[in-house]
Amino acid sequence: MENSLFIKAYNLIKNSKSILIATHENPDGDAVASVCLMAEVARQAGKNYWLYCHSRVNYQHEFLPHLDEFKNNYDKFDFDLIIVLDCGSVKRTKLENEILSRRAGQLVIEIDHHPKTENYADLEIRDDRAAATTEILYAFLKANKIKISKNLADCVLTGILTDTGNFLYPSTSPETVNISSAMLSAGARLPQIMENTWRNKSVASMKAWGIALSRLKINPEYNIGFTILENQDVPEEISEEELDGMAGFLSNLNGVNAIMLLREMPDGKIKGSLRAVKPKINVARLATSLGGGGHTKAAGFTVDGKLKKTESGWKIV
Ligand SMILES: [Mn+2]
Repeated sequence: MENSLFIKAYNLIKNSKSILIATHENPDGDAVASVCLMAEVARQAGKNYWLYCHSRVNYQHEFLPHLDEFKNNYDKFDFDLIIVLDCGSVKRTKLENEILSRRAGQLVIEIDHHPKTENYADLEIRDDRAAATTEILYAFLKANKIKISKNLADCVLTGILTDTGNFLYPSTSPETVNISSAMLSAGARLPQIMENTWRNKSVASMKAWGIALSRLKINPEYNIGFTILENQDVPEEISEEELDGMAGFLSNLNGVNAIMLLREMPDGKIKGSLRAVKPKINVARLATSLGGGGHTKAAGFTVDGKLKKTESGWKIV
């Protein structure tokens, strides 16, 4: 990555008056940590900023800096700088109308590690080989000589650990591990991160994992491991964060090409998560053909419908 892009981004931040920092709905650890990191950068630069996520963020407040500042609304869309982090598509912010019809003088910086799908940012920083958006943000901090405090180190390491399934996924590069090591040296609190991202399960959510595991089947035609969760299998008290990593865990299944997890959501949609198991499988293609997107090894989509059990198996109706 060119240092000049990172320096340009930081100059835009320093020259702005009010910044919107946004990420995708149903945010994962990388999305949340990326926003928290950028909030810390904006705070240190003495800027007004607003953190936006369409969904509720349920992580414990002390876990990462600025977690208690997330909003799912805004007073007036008059920010002069909009930073979109880890989104894959602008639609996933749920602010696409506001962002795409912004007035002159409202600039957008996009920082992401998903493959490119669209062109809407004034400054796009993309590295689809990075294991996490926070891995790119680490390069941003370095390029701008911003001191990596414990708080910033926590953010970088959280994004990396959650997006690599704790270094399990093939996106883990030597650089990923080197950065993680540097973050530990800079004071990142590994036990705290694990408590909040992986060891965060309640009995109720463990039971939901159990239901998904008990329904696991292999589709012999495509050699895909497949399971589903109905809406009623996930009681309301379970947070999204407790279900993070389920598709990744299922991809421990030996010998299949890929994994598909279908989950009925309370809003009448079905969320599909795909994980490649064999090295040559690209699940992003299937996700894209269903209106979603993602990485070659981990992708997802959302379709309207409900899951129904029939004689011949589960169907989307
Ligand atoms: Mn990510």
